[in-house]
Amino acid sequence: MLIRNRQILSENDVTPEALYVNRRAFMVAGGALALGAAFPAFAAPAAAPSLGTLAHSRFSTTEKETPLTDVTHYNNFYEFGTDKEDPSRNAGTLRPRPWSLIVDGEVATPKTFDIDALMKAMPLEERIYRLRCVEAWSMVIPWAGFPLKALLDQVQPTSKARYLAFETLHDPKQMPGQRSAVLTWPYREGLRLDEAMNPLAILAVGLYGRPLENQNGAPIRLVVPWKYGFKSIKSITRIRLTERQPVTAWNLSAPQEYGFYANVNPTVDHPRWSQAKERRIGEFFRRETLMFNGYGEEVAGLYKGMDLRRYF
Ligand SMILES: Nc1nc2c(c(=O)[nH]1)N[C@H]1C(S)=C(S)[C@@H](COP(=O)(O)O)O[C@H]1N2
Ligand SMILES: [Mo]
Repeated sequence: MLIRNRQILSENDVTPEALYVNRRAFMVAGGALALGAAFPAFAAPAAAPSLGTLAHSRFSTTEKETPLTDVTHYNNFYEFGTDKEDPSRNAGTLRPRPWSLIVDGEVATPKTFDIDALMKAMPLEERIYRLRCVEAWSMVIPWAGFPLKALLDQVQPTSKARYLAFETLHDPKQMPGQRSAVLTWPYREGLRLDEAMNPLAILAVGLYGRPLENQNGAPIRLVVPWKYGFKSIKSITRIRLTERQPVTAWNLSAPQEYGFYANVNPTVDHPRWSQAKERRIGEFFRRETLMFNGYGEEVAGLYKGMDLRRYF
């Protein structure tokens, strides 16, 4: 799939920022063939509101962005299959609108947000982040989203709240992979409250200047760039604030391989492979993996005094 995409969209076709306003023209010129074939419901994202003007962020990297076709065709989203090409092929059954996001638990004012109202209310920015999968590949993705903290401010966590428990939609009709037992459904993830309040933690509603495709976690997904990609849970329907550390899908299925924290750490290997290096999608040579995926300046303080080998 990747090789076929490369023939359509060369390395040089990385979209410069200036083209964001004219994304449609870019797609017609560059990726219409690939996108048209992959998304029978190609018109569906148009039902989502336009993202409008995105504020620039000082947290964005200037590294070369991974081409759009790779970002949308090389995915992990086990609700639609376990091969990298499965989500782009199969996620057409997901209906990202209408969509509600429940935020409840240890909060003063539990709320149910309609996705479109939420997108209008929140300050949308572009965040160009590195994404490091635990499988030792990485990308650079221009997300559109807002700080998770801005959502938490709307519900006011109580003094008992110490963690967030996230859940993906649970509906085997829309997510056929949930009929298989590859993970315990729904997909679940969690953060400590102080991690969630860190300015790097965002909820993304778009990438490359347009609403998220289903395979990337439409209509709303978490992005925590200093942690392995599996923490960045897709298609979220519920966020519960809790006193206790919540269970997480990958930790449930393989606790010795996937911890709760899952901070990117080149010195702590996965039991079955090294984490010292990674393959940036589109590059030939592997590169060194950076502590906290290069975001240590912003997040290292969260883990002061913790044994990161034990809390992996
Ligand atoms: N609900 C759900 N969220 C998920 C996953 C998944 O299988 N199901 N896979 C995770 C993994 S392993 C990675 S690397 C990232 C990939 O995000 P992307 O496909 O948008 O690049 O999504 C994460 N979020
Ligand atoms: Mo991953």
